[in-house]
Amino acid sequence: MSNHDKDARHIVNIELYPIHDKEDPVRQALIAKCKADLQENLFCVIPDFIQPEALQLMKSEALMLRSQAHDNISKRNCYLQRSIDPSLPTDHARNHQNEASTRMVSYNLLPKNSPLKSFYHSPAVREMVAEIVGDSPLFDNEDLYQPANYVCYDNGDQSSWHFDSVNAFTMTLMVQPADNGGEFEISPNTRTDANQNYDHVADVLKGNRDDTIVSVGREPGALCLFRGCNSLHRVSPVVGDTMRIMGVFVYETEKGVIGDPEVNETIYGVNSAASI
Ligand SMILES: O=C(O)CCC(=O)C(=O)O
Ligand SMILES: [Fe+2]
Repeated sequence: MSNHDKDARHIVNIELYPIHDKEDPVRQALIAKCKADLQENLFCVIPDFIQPEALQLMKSEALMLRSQAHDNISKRNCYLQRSIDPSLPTDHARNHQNEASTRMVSYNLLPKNSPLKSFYHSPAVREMVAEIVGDSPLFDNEDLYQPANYVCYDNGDQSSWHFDSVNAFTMTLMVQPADNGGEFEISPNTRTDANQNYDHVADVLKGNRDDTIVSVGREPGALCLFRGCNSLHRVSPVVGDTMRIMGVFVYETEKGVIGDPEVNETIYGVNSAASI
């Protein structure tokens, strides 16, 4: 057993979710349920995945590191681009610019014994996620900044409607919800790889398709997996002084993947090309 797995036994709620034991029928049932949810709704949530003490440690860690976070503030369209395309009509989906502001605590800021790191590097967690999202093994991302982050939202912060950039799935862990606002909303299955569905996307952006939107409730300690590449989603503005704290993780389908330096510069304000 690796050290990270030993650590993960103090982090994951293994009484409810015995993820370290592949023969356990409770683990098998959990994976089957998550797979089915992900297929049908493009997201799944595992409530109470983290032990309360570990969650408390994560919260303290995020609060301690908050002052070193990079303020990632921009106007962008839902394809995460900051410029408009004058050749397209002003109400085209590509020309809707919306505010996004989040505070990014990057992986390099996490101490060696970070509970967020132990969770992310645990083979039991990674193997469970691999079984839920597909049939191939997953690997840790090897970027300096990207593998596991805290994303913090202060009063007024939000992440406007967007698709995640090319990835098979996104994984988040609710460390601390906001008192008000900070809702995670999805319009599932907004586009496919073959069809951008621009009119429908523009309708969601204009607030004309609220009937398609689901609000995904997440209590502290809930793990969420979603297909953010094909489903428009947003975090509504946080209201109040309780910081919304989210753990966000990146796994890869190949070994040795690092991030794009330009993306790192935008998200973390670092020039990672210079530090290689
Ligand atoms: O904070 C969340 O709930 C989701 C954030 C998000 O959009 C993402 O991580 O891609
Ligand atoms: Fe996203």
